[in-house]
This record gives sequence, C-alpha cells and structure tokens, in this order.
Amino acid sequence: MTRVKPVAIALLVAIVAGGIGIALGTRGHKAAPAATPAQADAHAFAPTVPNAGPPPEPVPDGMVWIPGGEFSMGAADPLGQDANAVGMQATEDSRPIHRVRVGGFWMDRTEVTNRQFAAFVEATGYVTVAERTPAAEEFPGAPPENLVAGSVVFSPPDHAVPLDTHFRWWSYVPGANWRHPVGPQSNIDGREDYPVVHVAFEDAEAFAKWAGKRLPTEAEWEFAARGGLAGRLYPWGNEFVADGRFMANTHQGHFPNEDTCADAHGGVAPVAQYPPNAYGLHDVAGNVWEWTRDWYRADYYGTLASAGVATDPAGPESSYDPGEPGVAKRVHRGGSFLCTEQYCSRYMVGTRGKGEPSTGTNHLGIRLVKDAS
Ligand SMILES: [Ca+2]
Ligand SMILES: [Cu+2]
Repeated sequence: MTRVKPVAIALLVAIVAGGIGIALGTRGHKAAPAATPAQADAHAFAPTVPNAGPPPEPVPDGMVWIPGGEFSMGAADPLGQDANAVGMQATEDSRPIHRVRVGGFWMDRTEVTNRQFAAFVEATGYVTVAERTPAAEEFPGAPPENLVAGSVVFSPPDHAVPLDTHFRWWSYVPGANWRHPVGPQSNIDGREDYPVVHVAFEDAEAFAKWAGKRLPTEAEWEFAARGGLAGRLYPWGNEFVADGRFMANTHQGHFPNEDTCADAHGGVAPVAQYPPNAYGLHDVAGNVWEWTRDWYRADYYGTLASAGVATDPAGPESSYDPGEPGVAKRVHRGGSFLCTEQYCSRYMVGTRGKGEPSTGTNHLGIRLVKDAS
C-alpha cells in the first residue's frame, strides 16, 4: 500500500528524491535506441595504456596512486536485448565508448567513513544539508509544519511490488541524516567504519576542502575503477561471482522486498569487506554510490567521442537529464547495496548514475582524490 502523504511532503519527496530516480531510473520512460548498434559498440574498447613512472612521494594516508593514462570509457550493451528501463539495457548515456586520457592522482582506497566524517564535523562544526530545515522559498506552498529536516531512506515493502516507481521503496524520513541513517531512532554507534551516507554534493565538497582533497571527475573515477583492465563488465573482470566469491555488496533475492544477503551483507556494509580492484580500491562497485564533480548530461559521451581523444574531461557546462529535464544533476558512480540485475545494474563499471545535488540518501556516499604535489 502506498501511504498517502500530505501534498507538500509529496512535493518535498518528489524534489528531494530526484537524485535516486536516476540512480534507480524512471520506469515507463523508454529510452531511444542507441545510434550505434550494440554489437559494434561491444568491440569499441581498446587496451588501457597507463602512464609510466613510479608513484610520487609521499603516499597520503589511506590513498593509492592511480597512474592515469589513456583508456576506453563507457559501457557497451552486452545483452543486446530490450529489457527493463533502468538496467544495463538502458544505459545509452554510457555510449558511445570513447577514448579518454587522464593524468595521475591519488584516490581514497575506500569510501569516506563515518569516523572520517565525524572528525571533520568535530573540527569544523559543519551541519549537513539533511540536518538543515528546508527553506520555505524552495518549497513554495508547503505548510511550515511539513518543512522538516530529513533525508531519503530505503524503506522496502514486506511484499513484492511492481517496479514501476521508486516511491514504492524510498521514503522521505524526518530526522534521517548521516548520524541517524534510517531515522531518528537509529544511530552510527559501532558503525565507525561504515561509509558516511546522506551527504549532499555540497557536504561532499565541504568535507573534501577540509581534507585537502577533491571530488574526482567522472573520467578519473572510471579510469580508477577499471583498475587497468579494458572493457570489462566489472572492476575485477567479467564474472559477477568470481571463483565462487562475491566481489561487491549488492542486492540478492527479489527486489525490493527480499534481500537474501548471499554476499554476506544486507544493507550497507563496512568499507573494504570485498576484495580491492587491481589499483587497490575497495567497493568501487556496490555498497554506496559515490559523488563525482561532473554535471550530468545523457549525451555528453557523444560530444566527447566526436572530438577524438578527450583529455581530462571535466563534464559538460550544464546538466540535462531527458528523463527529468527540470532538475540539474551531478554524476554518481559505482552503484550500491541496492543494485540488482532485476532493476538497476549500475555496479557495472562503465555505467552512470546521477542525482540532484542537494539530495543525499542512505545509499550515497563519498570517495575523494588528491592531486600529486
Ligand atoms: Ca548485499
Ligand atoms: Cu542500482
């Protein structure tokens, strides 16, 4: 049953949930066929050519060197079939496969943890977006009593539901924020090594500034996540379960009402519970989505492809999501503990997510990079 919400709250949810929409997609919106046949695209990957030379010194704590180099960016459609609207088959925005060159950089081995974020808040007194009362002018017409600080939380039904709208399993929860991941009654005691969640883009940037780091570009993120491999489905290769071992925290069982936790974790997991990729990065697939600094445009890769090899692409000038034209979005990457081939398979390494910048959720976090000095 869908709970009936006051209109203003529904509005708040509609706006705030814009971000997950994408991550999870909007069903019923049928994407246009790709201009390039899927089969041709599948052969568009060329080997990754990393930059030569040793990592610079010193090594920042908790980071690994990503050498940068030239690689093929994007995701092909290996299934070549017209299936669901948000899974692999719908990732036209990750095509065409195109050649990109990025410089070297340091990258966090893991997603930013509650411990790390707490140190930042302790030092600065920073208050996250989810902890601030929504401003009346941002939600015209909303009764003041409905303007309550909170965030968007995965709230699965206890029975199977049509996968037609993400409102069936996402709720705007007053009092949810990074300290209270699923609502005011919850806390992060004993969860110091879990990824921080419910962070908006500006929270991520504030944390990065304090830490002397920055958000990665989308191209940097993908170069790093691919770990030197070319054209693989996942950061570790082409087999989702490799030699009997789960390599990422995603969702098993019937989505969204049943998670069998075959991968050993239901919901978000502490960082680094799964093997790292070849560059030493944990959880670049699954666990929590990660902000990048780029604006999202569905057609951006086409723009880049026509320009030959793109050098350090930093995203388009502005955002455009054809599925939600009025909402400017930043790119998310990596997928989360909620990803499943039944609905959204964005743990696949070349695929893209996106989200409205003020919207955090309990499956969206941060991973940062740092330039070599
Ligand atoms: Ca899991
Ligand atoms: Cu997903």
